[in-house]
Amino acid sequence: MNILMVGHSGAGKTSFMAGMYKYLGESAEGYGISAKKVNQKTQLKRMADSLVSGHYPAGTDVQSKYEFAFTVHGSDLIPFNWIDYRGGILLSDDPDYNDMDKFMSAIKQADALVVFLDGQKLSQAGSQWNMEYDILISCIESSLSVEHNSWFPISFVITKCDLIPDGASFNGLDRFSNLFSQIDKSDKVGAMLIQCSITPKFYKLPFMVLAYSVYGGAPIYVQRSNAAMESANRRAESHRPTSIIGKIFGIGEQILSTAAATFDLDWETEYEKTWAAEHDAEVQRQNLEQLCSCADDLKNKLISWSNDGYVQFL
Ligand SMILES: Nc1nc2c(ncn2[C@@H]2O[C@H](COP(=O)(O)OP(=O)(O)OP(=O)(O)O)[C@@H](O)[C@H]2O)c(=O)[nH]1
Ligand SMILES: [Mg+2]
Repeated sequence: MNILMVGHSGAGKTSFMAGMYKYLGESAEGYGISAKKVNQKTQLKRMADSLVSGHYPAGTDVQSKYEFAFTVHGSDLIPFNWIDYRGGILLSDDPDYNDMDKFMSAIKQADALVVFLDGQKLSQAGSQWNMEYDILISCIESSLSVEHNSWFPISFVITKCDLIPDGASFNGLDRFSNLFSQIDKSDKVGAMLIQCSITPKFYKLPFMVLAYSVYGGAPIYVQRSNAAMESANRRAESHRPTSIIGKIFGIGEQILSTAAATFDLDWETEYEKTWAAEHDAEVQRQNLEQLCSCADDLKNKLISWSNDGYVQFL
């Protein structure tokens, strides 16, 4: 599953990821994330530890991709890529078609989108950030037309809310009202808004965004897994001896292979290929069953977070 983060430099994307790793890297509430690459694991751990002592991560170069697995009770459930996108389109004051094409191709490969809005900028009155907002809005508007085979979840994350005085309003959000109403009318896209603070003592909020992305992206993943399960079943059928002659040959081959094993020969018989494929299909089936029950659980969590006012569905 690909989860794409977009937002201007300094909006808080990397700090958010560090907070997510701090909260879920050690497995919380039965859920967790594990980093799949050793160097990324070391880097994430360092960023997460620095966060606790009040140090935020350094700025990121143009684009980076982190490979994770979403885990349930310590076992991997879904692999996902967490992609930090701040390509040309978000860096330039005057993006061209080429920048837009690159962004659209990143969107086409995404199963969920997370949009970062700097809370400090949003809370300022005036129009100095309108240009920045308009670039982001035009990217997201264009992404609404992309076919994703399934409903597409977008999380809008307002960052740095710990720095915003109580009662301040996010004036800049007015600029997004047209986009929000397009999302509201669309049955292909859904969106959630969350006010986020990553502080040395509190970093749970990114979990809510990940939960929404995994819950929303799960149907696409299920389609892909179903295809893998069917292919394993077809593989099992293609190797399974069915005629009497085939069965006799299969049993004979099995006996010879057992004898060959004595001499350490690596010989996979038709029966062994069938069993291996059946095993693959069974693993896929169990994984899907667990994913469906996990998606239900995440949905219930999201409803309760919404009732408690942490998140708002658009
Ligand atoms: N107080 C507070 N500061 C934050 C928070 N999130 C980010 N910051 C500050 O904002 C700075 C920039 O955040 P980054 O996470 O590096 O932003 P980014 O979007 O990854 O930026 P690029 O890598 O340049 O694209 C950090 O160094 C922090 O000082 C937050 O939740 N609270
Ligand atoms: Mg960064």
